[in-house]
Amino acid sequence: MPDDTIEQLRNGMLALEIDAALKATDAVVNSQSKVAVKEAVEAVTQALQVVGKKFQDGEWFLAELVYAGEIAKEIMARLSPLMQAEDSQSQGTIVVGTVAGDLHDLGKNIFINYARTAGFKVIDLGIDVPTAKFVGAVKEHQPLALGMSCLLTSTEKELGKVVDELKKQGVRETVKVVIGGAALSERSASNAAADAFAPDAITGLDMIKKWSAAR
Ligand code: B12
Repeated sequence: MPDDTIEQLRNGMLALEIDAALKATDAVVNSQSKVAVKEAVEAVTQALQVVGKKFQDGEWFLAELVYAGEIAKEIMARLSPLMQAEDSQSQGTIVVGTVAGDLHDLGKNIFINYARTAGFKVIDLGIDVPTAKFVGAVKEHQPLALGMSCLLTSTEKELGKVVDELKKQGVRETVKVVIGGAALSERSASNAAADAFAPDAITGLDMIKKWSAAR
């Protein structure tokens, strides 16, 4: 793989040149290098942060935001098969979803890929997940952890609703709740009475590994 492949992937995304971005992605895939895959995922994440800033500053519009999201999705679809678990023994179950009203799933999916790679069984509820579906899945699968993703300030209140409903249905103490996503902070976790806020996927996974070990 040429030295500047990751740079080309990042530049391809930021220039919204899907062919260039995917050509670089394919070079990463062909290298079969786990380190290169990790660097590629980080490059996608960083590029999306720049995209968000451009959108926020009015430099880019919704069409560009949507297209950048599509390119990222295509890149991640090609990288995901290289992030499969080496250890087939399950480390425990995690239920994951993006809260009601929120359609962002790239970060959630990155977290899921890392969690599956680490040997966890992940039940992916998808996006725009209503409270009842989160709570139903916790009751059905009795997971070690529930992970909720939230990228919009306007949907942050959904996190607390889910935790409240877990309490009402008597299952709050059976599961650790971790939240993640660009709109959130430590404060969001305490507001929602969640167990933890994860600033990124790896940190979230590390927390869950510790909970798993302490069981
Ligand atoms: C791509 C994108 C989109 C795409 C989403 C495509 C997709 N399939 O996900 C599309 C175009 C659909 C979109 C739509 C909108 N978006 Co948008 N979007 C983004 C953008 C640029 C990148 C998000 C992203 O994927 N980042 C990369 C991933 C890897 O990062 P991440 O999600 O934070 O995830 C990491 C961690 O947070 C963590 N993590 C995330 N979830 C979880 C869960 C668990 C359990 C754990 C442990 C960890 C974890 O792990 C990940 C990897 O480390 C952000 C900008 C930004 N700075 O985030 C805006 C942004 C989130 N969007 C924004 C807005 C306003 C919108 C729209 C309302 C725009 C509009 N006017 O229509 C709509 C809302 C649609 C809806 N109802 O959800 C705002 C939100 C502002 C706010 N605070 O509320 C942002 C911040 C842009 C901005 N600066 O204005 N968007």
